[in-house]
Amino acid sequence: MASKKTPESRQSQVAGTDTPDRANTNAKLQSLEAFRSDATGQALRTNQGVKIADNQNSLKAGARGPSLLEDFIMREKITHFDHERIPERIVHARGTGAHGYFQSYGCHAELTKAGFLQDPEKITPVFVRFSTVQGPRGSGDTVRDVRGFAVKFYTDEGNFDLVGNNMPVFFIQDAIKFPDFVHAVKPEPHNEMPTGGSAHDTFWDFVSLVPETAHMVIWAMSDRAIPRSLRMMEGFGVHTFRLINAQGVASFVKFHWKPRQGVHSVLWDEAQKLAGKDTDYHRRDLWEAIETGHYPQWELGVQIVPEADEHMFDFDLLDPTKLIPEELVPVTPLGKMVLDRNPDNFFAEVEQVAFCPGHIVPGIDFTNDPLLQGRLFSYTDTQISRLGGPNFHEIPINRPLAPNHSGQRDAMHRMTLDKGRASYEPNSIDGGWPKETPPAPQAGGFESYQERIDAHKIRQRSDSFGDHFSQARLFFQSMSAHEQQHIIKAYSFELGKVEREAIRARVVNEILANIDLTLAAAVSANLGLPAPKAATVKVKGSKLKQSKALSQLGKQGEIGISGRKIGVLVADGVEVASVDKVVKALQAQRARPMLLGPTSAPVKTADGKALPVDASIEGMPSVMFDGVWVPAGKASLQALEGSGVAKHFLLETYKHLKPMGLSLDGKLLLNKLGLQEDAGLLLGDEQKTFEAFFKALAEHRVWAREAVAESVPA
Ligand code: HDD
Repeated sequence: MASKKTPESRQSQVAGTDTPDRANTNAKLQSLEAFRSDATGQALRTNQGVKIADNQNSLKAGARGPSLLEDFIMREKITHFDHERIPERIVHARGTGAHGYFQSYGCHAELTKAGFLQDPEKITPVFVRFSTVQGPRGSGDTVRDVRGFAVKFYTDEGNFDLVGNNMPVFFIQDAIKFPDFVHAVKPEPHNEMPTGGSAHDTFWDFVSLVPETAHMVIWAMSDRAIPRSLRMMEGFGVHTFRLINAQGVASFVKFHWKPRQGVHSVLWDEAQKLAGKDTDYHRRDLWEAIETGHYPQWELGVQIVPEADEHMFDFDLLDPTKLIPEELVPVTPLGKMVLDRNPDNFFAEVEQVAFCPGHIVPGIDFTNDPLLQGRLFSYTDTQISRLGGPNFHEIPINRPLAPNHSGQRDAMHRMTLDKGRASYEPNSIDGGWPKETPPAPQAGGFESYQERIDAHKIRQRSDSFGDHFSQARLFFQSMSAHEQQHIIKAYSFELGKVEREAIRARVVNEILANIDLTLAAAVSANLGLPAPKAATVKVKGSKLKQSKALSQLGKQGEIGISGRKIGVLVADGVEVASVDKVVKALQAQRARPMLLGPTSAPVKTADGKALPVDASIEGMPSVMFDGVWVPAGKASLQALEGSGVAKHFLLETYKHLKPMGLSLDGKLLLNKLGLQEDAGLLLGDEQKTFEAFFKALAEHRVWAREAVAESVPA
């Protein structure tokens, strides 16, 4: 059974972790210590430190008289309250975050001089924020959207922010188009709908007119846009960056995060239901995984392209709408990241963390990708209004662990008490400090890569950015059959919400027909439009015809079913031995079984004892679980059979293709529900059945069931 953790017990949680090699603490957390405030045993005071005697009544002229302006206690409290909100992020407003650490697998000196990639003993603290893009702060976690995957490395040489997404490409090629794209994807301006998604006219109008979006849009219509968990997403730095070694030799790289938890998604029906039944589904999942010691882990890797090979691909490395297929350049693992601590205060840490792709350290550098170049300006600029001025780097979560004597002074909310008289360089008054550091490897001053540029100033898109469909086609053709069906359904669903027929037709004829005619035909049939006969542009196609790495099929991760949540349905008359057996078997795999009863009250076992449950079946619907088990007990099974909520739970689990197991007694219940056994619907509670159940859980969904499950109502 899932242990119920109290907020107080979480500080001491270390048992049964996935990462026994490290205590749950790091240098960044220690640096935050000075800012943590614990009110335990403390008097209630004003912000000026005055003890408060009465926090219930404002100061009045008589018990029934008017409140007085001189009530500084009430004025201070209300003034502060009136300003408690800061502007939400213009994009990626909805998110959640966690602390952890990064550890290099070895010394990568041949590739980069970056200090955090030299020594396998070195622990670099990180803070990660995951997010959706379109919706506001309070929007649902499971909407169809791209997920942000932003990592701040607090390295000894300064902060390095890898501000990526869970998809390896982007919608547009040039940052000057970002405001247009965001205006189009955000809710419609007249009625501010829909919240959190792209199924509306302005989005499809824009993307149908801007074909460079085709590749990213097909990713957004794929299962990648509805992840099962933030822990089960790949992450990508998107742009091509440079890594530079101590000898000044640079390589082009693409950054990748590979989750050890596997790469999995929910079904669209689940995603929609979850958005209502548990708006916080993803943040809760991450929070609980960390609280219960199922620390999520990712491997950081890079695809490396030597400078000399810049032009060897059939696309441009500087074009952010293109990926390098892993079959052409495999991902070289560099190290691992573990998230092992939840924040203490959401606002101070998750809301105030400020990422910027321009935060890099010696050994890392940019390329001329025009999207990246614009981002280098945008992020610092946005923090100035979001976080109230240029001192946002002083907010505890943003402070580097490395010293930061910049000579910069003053401005809103300055916290540092800079000593000395000289806030300029060079100076002779303060002994010349702080001084420049030469870029030599030992000294460590930042030096930009000396790229030679000899060009005209022009507003022009490179011809090498001109192919918008070859990789979108590669993506579609690399999907498994069920993934292709999901993509067809996603386009059909989204375009079905588009009011203007001309926009729907433009997407089908000008975009989908150029990606793949079968895709275009299937979507147009669902929309009642004529199927396009031919592509409207000449698509050269990728040399590579399929890239298995693009499909999620088979990406099971290395940790099996550790951390997966299984609902165990019980009612009065359940056999306790049968419950114990499955719970122990699941716990031995580090899965998280939860007992669900008709109500939250304990159920009575077959031998008359009280068995506490974790929640009611109604309170924790099937969409919150990865699978279900029904233990033995004739009376219990009969009670479940008579319960609409329980039957709905089981049918929905089946419909969502999740593994299900029932003790042999459950055969009758199965028949009554009209469900047939399959590779993931199992009967019996011997070891062999458990193993088949675990295997199905590790595979996540029983795809072979999908056609049969279509007819199941739920
Ligand atoms: Fe961005 C936030 C990722 C293009 C401008 N972006 C933001 C976040 C992520 C990304 C993960 C949230 C960070 C957090 O959790 O606080 N953005 C991307 C990726 C892009 C991209 C992977 C393309 C490869 N972004 C992009 C462009 C621009 C911006 C081209 C502007 C020219 N992004 C912003 C922003 C945000 C932001 C407006 C909003 C809040 C913030 O920066 O701090 O500046």
